[in-house]
Amino acid sequence: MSTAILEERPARRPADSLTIDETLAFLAEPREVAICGHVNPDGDSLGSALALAALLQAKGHRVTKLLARGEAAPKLYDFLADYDFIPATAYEGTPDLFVAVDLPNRERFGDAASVFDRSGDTLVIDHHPDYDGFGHHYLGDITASATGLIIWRLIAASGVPITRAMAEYCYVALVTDTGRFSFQNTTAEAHAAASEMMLAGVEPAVICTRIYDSKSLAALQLDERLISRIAFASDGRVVYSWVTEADFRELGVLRDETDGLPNILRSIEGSEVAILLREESGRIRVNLRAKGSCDVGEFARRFDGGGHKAAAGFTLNVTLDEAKTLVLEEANRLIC
Ligand SMILES: [Mn+2]
Repeated sequence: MSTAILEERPARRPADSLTIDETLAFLAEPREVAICGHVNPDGDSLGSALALAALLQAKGHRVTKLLARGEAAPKLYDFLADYDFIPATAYEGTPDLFVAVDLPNRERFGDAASVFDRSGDTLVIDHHPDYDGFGHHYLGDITASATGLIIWRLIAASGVPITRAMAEYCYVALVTDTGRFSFQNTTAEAHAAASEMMLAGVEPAVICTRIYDSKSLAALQLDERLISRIAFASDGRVVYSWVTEADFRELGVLRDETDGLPNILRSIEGSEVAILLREESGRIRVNLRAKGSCDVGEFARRFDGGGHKAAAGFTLNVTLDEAKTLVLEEANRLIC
């Protein structure tokens, strides 16, 4: 819980990134490839893995999509084609190439770390500002709204016929990481790419209905509990709340139904930083969201976590009450 962790990391920045053309040249020869995103995969992580898999398969590679942790990928995205991820623990192969998508450091690899270590070669494709230099090769752009947008650039430059599925994967990555094109990371390129994806067959209303308007009643009841506990700190600039393991048990809500919880807190008028504390297997997962000029990525790195300026997170090995105290102390120090 100090800045020392950040300072120790090698200063490898996007200046060291391969170009799109160099990456395509690197991927020219068909190989055995494993692709994996981060633990607790979100729309960008899953969409990026699916899109890259589709591109590499079109180029003749043999591809396996891995889950960093757990037995099954989130149901929320199971409307996507070829949604056949396998647990990293069930994969016994030794890939020629391992591609990590949407993660800036090894810590978020979960069970996939051992596959990564035994792979012949490794490539990281990512847009996080705190990429720590892991892996043999790196294609990164911290200005990209989503990792899926970097994959879209690869697809567009590859000469491979663009399928509707490829466009849907990248659209899911983009729409989720930009909060439906509303967060600070929403760029002109994001909108332009979304237009290209629509021309390739994406129907935004269909996809957004699946992602945002297909909630279970139990998940809405969890929202209700979260809202009932909302509290403020730092003269109202910080809003926070929490959900417990008992909530999940009593309501029967699944972990992957709760991706929208931080945004409920973020939506409150006048708040600049939203903090969600979530009990998870005896630990506390903390999700941070910022609206104004606050940098919650920096906040998260003080607790050995990571993320972007506007969205970040970390995990604490303490009780819920201890976590609240620690996090609110840090929030009070936060200068925006
Ligand atoms: Mn991302």
